[in-house]
Amino acid sequence: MPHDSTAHDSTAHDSVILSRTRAGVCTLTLNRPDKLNAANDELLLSLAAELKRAEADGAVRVVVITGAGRGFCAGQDLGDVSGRDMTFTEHLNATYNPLIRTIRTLAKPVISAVNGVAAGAGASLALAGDIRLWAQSARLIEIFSNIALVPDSGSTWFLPRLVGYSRAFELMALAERVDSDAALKMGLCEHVFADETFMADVQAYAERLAARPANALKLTKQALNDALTGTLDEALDQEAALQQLAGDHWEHQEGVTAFKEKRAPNFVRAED
Ligand code: LHQ
Repeated sequence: MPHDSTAHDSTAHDSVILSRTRAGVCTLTLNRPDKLNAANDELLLSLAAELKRAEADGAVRVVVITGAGRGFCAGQDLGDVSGRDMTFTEHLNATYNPLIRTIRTLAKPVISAVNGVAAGAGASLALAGDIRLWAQSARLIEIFSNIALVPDSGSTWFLPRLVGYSRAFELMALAERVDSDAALKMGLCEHVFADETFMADVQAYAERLAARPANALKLTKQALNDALTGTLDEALDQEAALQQLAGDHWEHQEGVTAFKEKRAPNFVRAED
């Protein structure tokens, strides 16, 4: 496991994104708690920039996105939209959409650690992670139709793939609130942890991921994302190409050697 790193800790507590890296896990915290971390442009652009920085940082093997205070993210800051000279389309293309693309193409696992309410584009952000971990009191609301908008920032892509078309439509049309028990049953999250121990449980889970073979996980993420949009033929071709990259990497040798030597593999090395 890489050494604990405090080099990238945010020191300014008024920063919209707080960053802390510990034991290979970079935690990015949306930090507008008074507004349930509702997103303005600064928050969206800073989060995308921090994700890119974490991707380039050799000390980071897993990224966690979470929220400060009692909310995860309440979607677009509705106090910040009036008087804009951008269209909705321009706004999405300049801020939300690059962020969602960054998460899904990042060469490292991204965990959405949903500590509280996730609404509107905040729900999309909660869904965009490779793994979704929820606190018991978290809830997700596809709240867009309450203000007569369509779901954006990837919700129309993520949600039906997880819960099916009709359930997705119902959640969107009625802006129904999904609590953590229902989310677990529906497959909107992988695990629910107690509120009291949530961030410690997230860190422990993320450290498990951080110990896994980073190159293989990067290629797995790429293969899965491609497979979600492609045909079986394309997936088979893509798997064969990516398997070559995985098989040629030292991680593969280490895995096979460890198996033969009947020991646990060590996938964390300086050359990563
Ligand atoms: C907020 C917000 C918020 C500002 C809570 N803004 N202050 C849209 C437009 C353009 C382009 C791109 O895409 C989008 C996509 C979208 O995201 S549309 C959806 C926008 N979000 C919403 O409509 C959610 C609005 N918020 C709510 O309905 C509630 O706050 C929820 C259900 C999230 C939580 O309810 P509560 O737990 O009862 O909290 P609260 O309502 O009391 O909120 C706490 C504070 O946070 C409060 O401020 P205050 O000064 O009164 O304490 C809210 O005004 C503020 N806040 N969401 N989006």
